[in-house]
Amino acid sequence: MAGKLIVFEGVEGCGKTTQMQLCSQWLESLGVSLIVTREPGGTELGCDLRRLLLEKSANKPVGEVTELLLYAADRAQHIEQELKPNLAIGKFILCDRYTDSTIAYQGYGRGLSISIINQLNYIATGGLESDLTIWLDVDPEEGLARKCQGEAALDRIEQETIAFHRLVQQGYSELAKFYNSRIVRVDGSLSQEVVQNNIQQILSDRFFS
Ligand code: Z5A
Repeated sequence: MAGKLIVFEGVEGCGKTTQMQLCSQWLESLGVSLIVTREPGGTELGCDLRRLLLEKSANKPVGEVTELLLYAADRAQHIEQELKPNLAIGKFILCDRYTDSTIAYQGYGRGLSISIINQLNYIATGGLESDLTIWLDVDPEEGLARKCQGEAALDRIEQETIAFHRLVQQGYSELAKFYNSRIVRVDGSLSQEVVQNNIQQILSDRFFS
């Protein structure tokens, strides 16, 4: 079977990490060969960029356009080094965030031009789209509350205002309406088990029926 790029998207704390882990165990039990990766930070260079992008330091402000270009640089490296080679050998790829994150966060959240973001996404990806994007739809307040219960300190983007996170959520909602075949909405507010069952059903219908 040809490789497939399956992306998980959503606001902070929507459950991507949890669901990707469960999903990779399920796919492995079916004998599917896969890798799990993420943006930013799916390569060695990307890990350095992730640290620059997400650490909260007043001494090192990151401008909005700089932020956009760093996400694009991370993506370009990720595509060349990880995504293309693994798709070419038929692997399934579970990827935590991809091009829709840039539209939702830098486009809707920061208010940067969607048209320029689309062009940058195209330059970074060479036109490689996901075969399926699972949007875990969780209210931003609920997602942030989940994160605040955890041990880790909130990073630079998590510390943005709730208004910012609502704009990001609006971005995902509009993207899901526009790309209604590529992006499938899953109610992420349900229990972890129910969310996983729903994701497995979607993947089964799409790739294994
Ligand atoms: N970003 C951007 O701005 N532009 C871009 O182009 C890209 C990214 C690519 C890094 O993302 C940041 O980069 C992100 C957007 C920006 N903003 N921030 N910050 P990230 O994906 O690495 O960071 P994140 O969004 O904060 O994800 P996360 O911390 O890994 O959360 P998650 O994966 O969505 O959730 P989780 O870790 O699976 O779960 C969070 C908690 O909720 C945890 O305690 C779970 O046990 C709990 N949980 C999970 N599922 C449930 C359910 N169903 N019910 C109740 N509780 C649950």
